[in-house]
Amino acid sequence: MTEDTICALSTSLLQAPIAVIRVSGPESLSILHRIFSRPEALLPRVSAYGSIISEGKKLDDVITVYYESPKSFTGEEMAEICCHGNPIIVKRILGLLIAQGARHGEPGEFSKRAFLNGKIDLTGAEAINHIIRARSEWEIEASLNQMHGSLREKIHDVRDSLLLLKADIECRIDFADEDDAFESDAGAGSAIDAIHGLLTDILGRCRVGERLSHGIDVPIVGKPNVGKSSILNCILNSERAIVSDIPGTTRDLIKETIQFAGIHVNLFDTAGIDVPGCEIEKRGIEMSREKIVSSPVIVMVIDAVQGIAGADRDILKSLPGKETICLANKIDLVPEIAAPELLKKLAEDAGYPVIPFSAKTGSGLQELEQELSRRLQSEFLEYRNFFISDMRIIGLLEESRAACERIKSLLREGEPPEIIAFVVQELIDTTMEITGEITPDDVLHSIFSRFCIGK
Ligand SMILES: Nc1nc2c(ncn2[C@@H]2O[C@H](COP(=O)(O)OP(=O)(O)OP(=O)(O)O)[C@@H](O)[C@H]2O)c(=O)[nH]1
Ligand SMILES: [Mg+2]
Repeated sequence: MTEDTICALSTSLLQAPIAVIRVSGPESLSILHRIFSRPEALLPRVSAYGSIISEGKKLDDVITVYYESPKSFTGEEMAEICCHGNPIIVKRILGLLIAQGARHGEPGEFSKRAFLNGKIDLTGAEAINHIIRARSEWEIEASLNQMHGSLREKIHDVRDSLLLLKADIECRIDFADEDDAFESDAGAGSAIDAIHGLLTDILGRCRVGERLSHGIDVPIVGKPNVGKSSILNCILNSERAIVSDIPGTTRDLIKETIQFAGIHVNLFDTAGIDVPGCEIEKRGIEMSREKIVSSPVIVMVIDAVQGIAGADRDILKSLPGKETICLANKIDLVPEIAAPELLKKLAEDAGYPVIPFSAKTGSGLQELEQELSRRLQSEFLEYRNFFISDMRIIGLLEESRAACERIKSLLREGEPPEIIAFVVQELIDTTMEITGEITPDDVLHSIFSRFCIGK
């Protein structure tokens, strides 16, 4: 338990009907007794209506809830003061709390205290931090599940299996027997395979969760002048990117975030890929190519009139393994009668089904949006099962998987059980760092300093 008492506004400092000020620490109740007009009404977990009084003067009428330790968010004695959401009132109440001995809380300090008092683990803390910033329903659902232990339980499953494995290996240190050792190696081998499988599953779900929360990158790519910027504008229904009939108009990546099927999509307009005319175009083309490599879903634009030609083939070669949607743009310039034959040929040449599109008339937009939603859902199907994680958690999971590989090869090479048990213990420690059961202070500081004040 910490010595001092902290206070902070937990809602934003805006004019609003209500603001919530939190107080946490051993002096919470005694401070409230001195400033609340009805101290006798301050019973644990009961809301009390009254006034905040400073030197005999009313600062505001409020509702206060007092929480007894350890039955509070932080695990400490705590109170929440719901006052009117006028920044002047909020500042006066905070000033009064500080004058009475509280200190202004740092970012994430309430959550850090909750962690230090065993109320949440670091995977839960990550979810708490995320729920404030979540931009979609699935993120809120995943954050809530994680606050209630979805990721912690998975990590604990790994840790428990590792503890069993370590006990098994340690048994052999004292009772080494050639035949038993051979049997035990086989058992340990399959145990570590199972642990590796568990870690791979968790890591995959963390990676996708991380990716989904930042948004899925979907670049619109193709040769210069095929209408990429026009298509971006058409999807957004606004003049976001400059359109011109001069090839090489777009030289930078232009990003806009929109929602498809409940998933954030970072749509990118890109520089047309062809032989560059100057250094700036060259850099633009490099960025387009890098975006293709790093993105899971691609919208490839082909000029319906020109068909597949020149750099199109080169771009198409870089798309295998990607969810690719091909658009035959400028279909309005193709005579209606010639369109079916032309589209058939385009699809054959491209090696992908082709959606006829016109950024000029908007035809094909609905098909494009449906196709995009379908691809995103198929790529990120079970997205409700994903975990909210940061690079710290992902890094530790990767480290854990690498340690599994090391243990497997030590077993294969018939290394002494002492050495294997040592590496297993290191792996147990790494998994405990994920939940925060073993975490250095500076790491804790960097984690919680990313949180908001009042959280
Ligand atoms: N008729 C017709 N013209 C189009 C269509 N889409 C784009 N254009 C025209 O094609 C030209 C190029 O369009 P942009 O959207 O700038 O093409 P881009 O692919 O972004 O070109 P770069 O940025 O140079 O790579 C402009 O003159 C547009 O008006 C379309 O569907 N139909
Ligand atoms: Mg452009």
